[in-house]
Amino acid sequence: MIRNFFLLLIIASLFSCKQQAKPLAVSESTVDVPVFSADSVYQYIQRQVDFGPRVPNSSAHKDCVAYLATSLRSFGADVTEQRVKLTAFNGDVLDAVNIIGSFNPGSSQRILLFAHWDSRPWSDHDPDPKNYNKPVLGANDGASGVGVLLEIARQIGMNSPRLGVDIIFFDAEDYGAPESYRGYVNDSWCLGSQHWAKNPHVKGYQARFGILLDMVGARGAKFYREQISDYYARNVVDKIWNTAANMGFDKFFINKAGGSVTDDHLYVNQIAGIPSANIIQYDPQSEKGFGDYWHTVNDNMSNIDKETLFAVGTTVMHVVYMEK
Ligand code: AHN
Ligand code: ZN
Repeated sequence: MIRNFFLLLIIASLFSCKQQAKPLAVSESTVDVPVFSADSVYQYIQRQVDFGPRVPNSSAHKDCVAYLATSLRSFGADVTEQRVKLTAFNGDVLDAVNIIGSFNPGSSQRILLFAHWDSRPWSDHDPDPKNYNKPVLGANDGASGVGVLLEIARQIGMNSPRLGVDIIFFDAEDYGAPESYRGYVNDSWCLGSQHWAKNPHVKGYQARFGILLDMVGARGAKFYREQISDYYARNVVDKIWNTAANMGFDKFFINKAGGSVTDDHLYVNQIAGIPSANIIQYDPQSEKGFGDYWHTVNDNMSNIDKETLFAVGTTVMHVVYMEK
């Protein structure tokens, strides 16, 4: 069974032109890693976007919870819906849900993979100020990371890695205060992960390391070494960026310092104490840092690129399956 995946990998690499994974290096050849499908991810992103913006307290948000929990269950995960009311910087009370899928829950050696699944209520970086109060569709900012993790969940369900894996979709990441907000603001982003880090779904939860996927699907994306990740989890960053380079994905994974981005991994590092790295599109050379679509009404399917999804998904899969 497992051999078939290896064969498939070889066959896939013979026939595909663009999405080419190099054959596994000799030292890795004893481990068979299932082939990651970017087509599958693309559909998972489309499904999320079809609900509309998944802004907390909206009906799209409620519908999407059911879709994500059902999907994880169908792949064989034990699913926990962690429901909590969270108060945003502006006083809005959000009915938030962190969705957790656990594979091989009995194993004490674990890997944590996470992404945020909510969409931002405001397009406050749109070039047109008339759009500031419109929600972000979040094809890349939200749905891409979740889509890649759904595909990894599907693969894990068919073919288990050696370690236990937990996949968390965090809510209320993107409800942070706009720069124009003049009131008092403290830790206004990442409300779902802040809550989980203080109240993990399993008492005393620990994992060997964590990986956050944030905005991992845009055409031409570059992933630099994010600085909070390098501070708390340098060896995890090394592991990911070296794996990517070994597989020929160094065009996407740039082994140089990027920005310092407040994101879900900050609280997983600081509060939960799990060394965690963020794979995020943030280019320190560019004016905006994030992609042009970021927090605009243009964060839609037109920016999503299967080549980027394949590079990220294949890299993370290898990191997961190599671990022993
Ligand atoms: C800040 O802008 C402080 N953090 C960005 C985190 C984020 C928002 N990721 C996606 N959307
Ligand atoms: Zn965002």
